[in-house]
Amino acid sequence: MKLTHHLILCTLALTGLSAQAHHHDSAEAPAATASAAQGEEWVAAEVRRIDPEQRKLTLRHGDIKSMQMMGMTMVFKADAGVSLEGLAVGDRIEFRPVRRSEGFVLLAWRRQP
Ligand SMILES: [Cu+2]
Repeated sequence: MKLTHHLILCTLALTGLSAQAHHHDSAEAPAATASAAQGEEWVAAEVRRIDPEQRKLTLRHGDIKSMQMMGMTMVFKADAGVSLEGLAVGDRIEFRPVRRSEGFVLLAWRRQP
């Protein structure tokens, strides 16, 4: 139940992003382009659940500015070629998320310094 709620919040956040992008089409706003593009931003997270067969991670992530998404717990699918070896529940990591048509994808991860 809790997870479903968070996924709905994610969808709402992304809907808001699209709407705002349109408003910014004709705006000057050079400051907005200074932030990392989607897929390039490293986001702090804690591993809550690992599904090695489905290659899915449940992460409690911090704010994802490139997606205008607040911190929450949600599922990411590891991108092809991303190794989940050595990763354990409770680990604190940084990861690069991106949204694709099939869902939210983790492009890379590393341990928090
Ligand atoms: Cu989220």
